[in-house]
Amino acid sequence: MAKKIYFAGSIRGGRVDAELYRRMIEYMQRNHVVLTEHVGKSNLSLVEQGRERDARIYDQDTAWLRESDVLIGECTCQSLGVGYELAYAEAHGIPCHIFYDKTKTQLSAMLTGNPYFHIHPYASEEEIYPQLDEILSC
Ligand code: 6K6
Repeated sequence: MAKKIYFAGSIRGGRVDAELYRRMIEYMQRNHVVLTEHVGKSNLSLVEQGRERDARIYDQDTAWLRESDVLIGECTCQSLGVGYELAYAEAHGIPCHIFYDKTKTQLSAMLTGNPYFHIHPYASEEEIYPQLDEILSC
């Protein structure tokens, strides 16, 4: 059955992995609904546009988080917003799967040390897709 996926990836934390996010999102969209497709777009605005606009982003993203079946996070490029989303998802009982390239970064102990989170270190991108299949087939 098609799942509603909240894909979390760095925006203001840095866009070095934006193309990877796009490929992961496109892969999941073949059989599922990704609520946060914009995270993989190359043309999105990184500029702060005031608290009112950011409040609308926060309200929309937290509403999507509450309705999602699963959070998939790509955390190689570390991001305060993604860290917040993970804690928010945990507080709402949403399963969280965290991917990161172990050849490029070490994840915060606040994530790896929390047994609630499913942690998926990888060394090459090809390892991600079979793991996504397994997660999303449950
Ligand atoms: C408009 C179109 C695309 O992006 C925008 C404006 N910014 C955001 N829109 C939606 N969600 C956002 C935006 N900025 C951050 N987020 C959420 O926080 C995403 O769901 C990401 O997973 C996460 C990234 O946080 P930062 O701290 O790296 O920005």
